[in-house]
Amino acid sequence: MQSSTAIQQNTFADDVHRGLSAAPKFLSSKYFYDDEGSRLFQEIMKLPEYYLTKAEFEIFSEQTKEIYAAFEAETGAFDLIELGAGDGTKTSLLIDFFLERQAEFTYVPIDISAEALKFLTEKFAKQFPELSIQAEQGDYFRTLETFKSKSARRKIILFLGSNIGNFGKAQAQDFFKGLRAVMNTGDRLFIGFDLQKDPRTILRAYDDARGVTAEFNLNLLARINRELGATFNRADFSHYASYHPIDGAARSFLISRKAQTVFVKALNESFEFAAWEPIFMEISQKYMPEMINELAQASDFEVVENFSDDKQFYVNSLWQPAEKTE
Ligand code: AVI
Repeated sequence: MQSSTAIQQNTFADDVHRGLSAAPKFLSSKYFYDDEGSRLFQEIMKLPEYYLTKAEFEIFSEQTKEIYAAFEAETGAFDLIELGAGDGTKTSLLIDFFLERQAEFTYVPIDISAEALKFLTEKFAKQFPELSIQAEQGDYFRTLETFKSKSARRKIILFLGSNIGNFGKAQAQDFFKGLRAVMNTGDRLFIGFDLQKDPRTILRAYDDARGVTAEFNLNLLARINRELGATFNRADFSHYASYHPIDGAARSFLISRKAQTVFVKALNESFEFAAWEPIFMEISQKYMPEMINELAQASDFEVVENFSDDKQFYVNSLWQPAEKTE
């Protein structure tokens, strides 16, 4: 979720330049989340086809006690750190239970977007008046690094919603290695992974009947028009979703429906599109259970416990830093 400061806008322009100059063309899905994009994502999460949110919600609501036990929440004070604030629906299930058990903890949502943090903090302050909240705005790693000097308590870090799926394999490994570097032995990491399943179920989740996911993708063109003065005509592009069962990746594209030229004022540059040329927009990686173990190992973690929904569609995996072998 991006705010629109001058610095971030430069990065946005640079990334658009890089993506539209590449072959094949691409745009980064991290730019999906302007106000309209965030609203559309909220709608996606309510769609009947988008099973991910429901599966993770089921895990959090039906296995709260087991998650609490696995977090060893009764062994002393801790910080419950959430990367990417979201709307807090799933986290509130844990918080409610933790407060009931009188666990001693501070909830620390970290997000790049000040608005997202404000929304969540106000919501939780109303919902849980007794909750200690310390919102931190900024980039995950830098914020975690500086947060170290503010609190010496044990950290339980949440990275939910299958957000890791939007990273490629190497990027996911680097991300976890970066987290490992700011974690101590007793700390824990709790991650949401979407599992490989019937390819048709996965494909439907990214190609919903009402076309909300198509709007979500096309909205990035509208954002480029608005923020960078581009001349994209949304009707000249169509959303195409795919799922590849061998590499377990759902990928979405915007396809140019005709040969066309798009001018981007902020870059003072025109980009040529051939008829039916794709722009790669997003990867949503789906995992096999052994891929989760491999990823943990490759980034210096051990899997402590996995929590799955009834249909085995989704896993919340609890990791701890691996013991050092001399
Ligand atoms: C945020 N992220 C985990 C979503 C996903 O499933 O990859 C974004 C999304 N893209 C299309 N629908 C939802």
